[in-house]
Amino acid sequence: MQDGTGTEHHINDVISVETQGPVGLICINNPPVNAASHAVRSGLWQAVELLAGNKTIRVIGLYGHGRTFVAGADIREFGKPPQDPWLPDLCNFLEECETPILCVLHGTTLGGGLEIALSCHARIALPGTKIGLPEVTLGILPGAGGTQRAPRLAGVKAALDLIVSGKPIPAEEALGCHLIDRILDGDPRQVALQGAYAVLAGDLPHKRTGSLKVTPDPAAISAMREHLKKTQPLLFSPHRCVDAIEASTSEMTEGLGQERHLFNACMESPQRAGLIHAFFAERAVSKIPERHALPRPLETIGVIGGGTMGSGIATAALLAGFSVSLTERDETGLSRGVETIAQNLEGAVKRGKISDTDRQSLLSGKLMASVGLEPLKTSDLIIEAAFEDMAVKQAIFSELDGIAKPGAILATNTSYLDINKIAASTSRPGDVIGLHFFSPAHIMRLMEVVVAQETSPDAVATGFKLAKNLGKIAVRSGVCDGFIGNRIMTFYKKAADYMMLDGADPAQIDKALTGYGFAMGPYQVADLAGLDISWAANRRRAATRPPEERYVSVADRLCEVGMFGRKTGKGFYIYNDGHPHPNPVALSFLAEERGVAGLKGRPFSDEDIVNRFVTAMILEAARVLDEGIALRPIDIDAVFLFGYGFPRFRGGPMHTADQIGAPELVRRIETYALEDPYYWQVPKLLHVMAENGSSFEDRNREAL
Ligand code: TC6
Repeated sequence: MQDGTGTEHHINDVISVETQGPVGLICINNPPVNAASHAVRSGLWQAVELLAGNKTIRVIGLYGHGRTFVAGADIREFGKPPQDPWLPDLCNFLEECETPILCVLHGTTLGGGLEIALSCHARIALPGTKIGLPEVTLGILPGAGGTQRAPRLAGVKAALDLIVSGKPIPAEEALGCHLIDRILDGDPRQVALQGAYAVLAGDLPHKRTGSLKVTPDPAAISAMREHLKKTQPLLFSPHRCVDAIEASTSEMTEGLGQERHLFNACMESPQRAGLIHAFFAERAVSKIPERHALPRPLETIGVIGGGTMGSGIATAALLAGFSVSLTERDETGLSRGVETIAQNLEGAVKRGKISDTDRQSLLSGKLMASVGLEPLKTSDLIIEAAFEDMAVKQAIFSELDGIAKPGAILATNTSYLDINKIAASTSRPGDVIGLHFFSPAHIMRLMEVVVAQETSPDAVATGFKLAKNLGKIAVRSGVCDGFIGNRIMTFYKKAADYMMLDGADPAQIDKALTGYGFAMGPYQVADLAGLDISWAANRRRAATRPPEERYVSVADRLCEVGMFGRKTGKGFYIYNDGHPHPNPVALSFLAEERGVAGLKGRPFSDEDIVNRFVTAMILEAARVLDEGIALRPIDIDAVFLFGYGFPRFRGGPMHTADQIGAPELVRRIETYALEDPYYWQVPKLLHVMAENGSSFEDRNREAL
C-alpha cells in the first residue's frame, strides 16, 4: 500500500484497503451478504490497525462491496467453537480507534453489520438501505454492543422497538432516530470517500457512541415487559433483549458485561438452535434436484374454481402482479369467487399491503372472470382448485388438455388425490404438477410442489419460481395420500383423537399443545378448516380402513348435525361471542362413544399429550422420509413451520426429534404400543437411527 496512490492492498480474501491522500478506505467483500465471518473480523481488525498506525491517514472510510454492507454475524459459525477476534471485541476496537471511522451502510445492514456500524464514529446510508437488529428472530440478542449502542444513539424506546421486534427499518427512519447521520446517494466506495472528506472538513461530526449517556425510560421498559408477557410468554430471547437494553443506562463497560452475560444465556438456549434451524430450513427447501432446469415464462395465471381456495390463489397471484383468469362452472359460482377476491383484496388494503387504488386497478385491470375453461387458452400456468373428487378433476384435466396452449403448466391444488392419475387423463403428463396451497392461500406461506412420475424438471422449476414470485416457501413433495403435510397430519390427528377417546377433552388437548407453542391445537384447527373437509376424506377412506384401526367419529357426527366448525358457528367449540367455548354436543357425542367402547376416561397430563402428539408426528414423518416423499428432514420441518403452526423456536418436528433422540422415541413408541400395537409401530428408519446413533441433521448434511 502506498500513500496517496490509491493502490489496493489485500489483507486477506475478503478485506482490502486503499489510501487516497489522508483517507484510508476499507472494503469488505464476502459474498453473498458480507456476513461477518472469522476472515472478515480478523481482516477488518488488521486493516484498521494498519491504517490507524499510518500517520498520514486522518480518517478511515469503511464500506461493503456487492449487494449489501454486512448483513450480520455469520450464522453458520453459531454453535461452533468461537474464533478470535470476536465480533464484540472487534466493535470495541473500532470504537476505541484514534482515527475516526466513517461507515457506509447499504442493502440490508443487519445484526452484527449494524453493530459494526454503530461502533464507528459516523454513519452514512445509501437511499433504500434497510437497517435492523434481527437477532431476536434467531433466539439471541445483539451481543456485539447493539443493546448498548442503539439506545445511546436512538433512546431506549426506539432501541426497544428495533431490537425486540427484530424488524428492519428504512434509512429515513434510522436517520430520524439518529442511528445514522446522513443519507447520500452514490456507490458505497464513492460515498465512503466523500463522507471521509466531510469528516475531515468538519461537515460531518464524529463521536464515540460508547461515550454517550442514556436517559432512563422505565415506563417504556415496563410497557414492553407487559407486552411480551402477553404476546410471547414462551420465548426466551425477547425478554433478555429488554433486560440488556435496561442495562444501557449504566456505564458502557458495565452494560456490555450485562449484555455478554444475557447473550451467553441466549446462545445456550435450545430456542436459539431451533430458530437458526428454521432460518436455514426456509432457504434449504429451494435446493431441489431440478434447480438447474429453466423455468417456463409466467405472466398469466388461470384459476379453475372460485371457492375459498381458488379465490385465495387468484388473490395471491394478483397481489404478485400476475394477470389472472378465473373460471367457474356457472355465473353464481363466478360472482361468489369475484366477491371473495374483492374481500381478500380489501383485507390486503387494511393490512397495508396495497393501496386502495392498487386494489381497484387489480380488480378492473388484472382480473378476468368467465364461465367455462375456454378463456384459459392463453394462460401460462393453470391451477385447478375444483371439488376434491377424482372424477371431477380428471374430467377437467382432459378438457384442459384440448384447450391449454402448448407448454402451459397444468397444476392441481388437490390436497390428497393421486396426481399420477390426474396426469394420466391428459396427453401431456410432463406438464402436470401439484401446487398445493394452504388456506387462506393469499396469506399462508407454504406451498407444496408435488412432483408426479412424469412431471418434467422445468415444470418443477416453474412451480418453485411461481412460489418465489408469490412470496411463498415451496417444498418439494412426492405423490402419496396427503403429500408431506396432510399425510403426517392425518396420522398425528389420530393420536389426538385416541387421547380424546381415552379421556382427554378436546379443550385440554388444544391447551396442552398451544402451551407447547403450536399456533393452534388440532381441534381449533379442525374447526377453522371446516369439519366437512375431513368428513369427505373420512368417508372416502372408510372402505379401506383396516378393522384393527381405532376410529373416533365425533367430528363426523358433528357434521351429521350440521356443525362444521367456525363456518357454522359450532364444531368442537361454540363461537357465539367470537371466542371458542367447549361445545356440549361434541362432549356428549364423546361421552357416548367412550360408553360404547367401554372406556371410563383416564387422566392425561399436558406433558403426556404433547409427547404422544409430537411422537406420532415424528413417527409418520420418518416414514415419509424413508419412502422418499420428502427430500430431506429439513423439508418436513419447513412444511410444519410454515404451514401447520409448529412452534418456530422448536425448529420443526425433525429438529425436535433430534433433541429427543431416536432411542427415546423408540422407547416411547414401544410403550404406547402396549395400548395400541396397530397404530404405534416403530418405523424402520427410527430403529436404524437408534442403533447407529445417527440423527436427522446428519441426513440434512449429507443431502445439502
Ligand atoms: C448476528 O448478527 C449476531 C450478532 C451478535 C454476535 C455476537 N450468515 O436470504 P438469502 C446466506 S445474527 C450466514 O437467500 P436475500 C443464506 O443462507 C445475524 N449466511 O438472500 C443464503 O445462502 P444460500 C443477523 C447468511 O437477498 C445466502 O446468504 N442477521 C447470512 O433474500 C443468501 O441469503 C440476520 O439475521 C448470515 N448472517 O436476503 C440476517 N445471511 O444461498 C439474515 C444470509 O447458501 N439474513 N446468509 O442458501 C437475511 O435476513 C437475508 O439473508 C438477507 C438477504 C436480507 C440479508
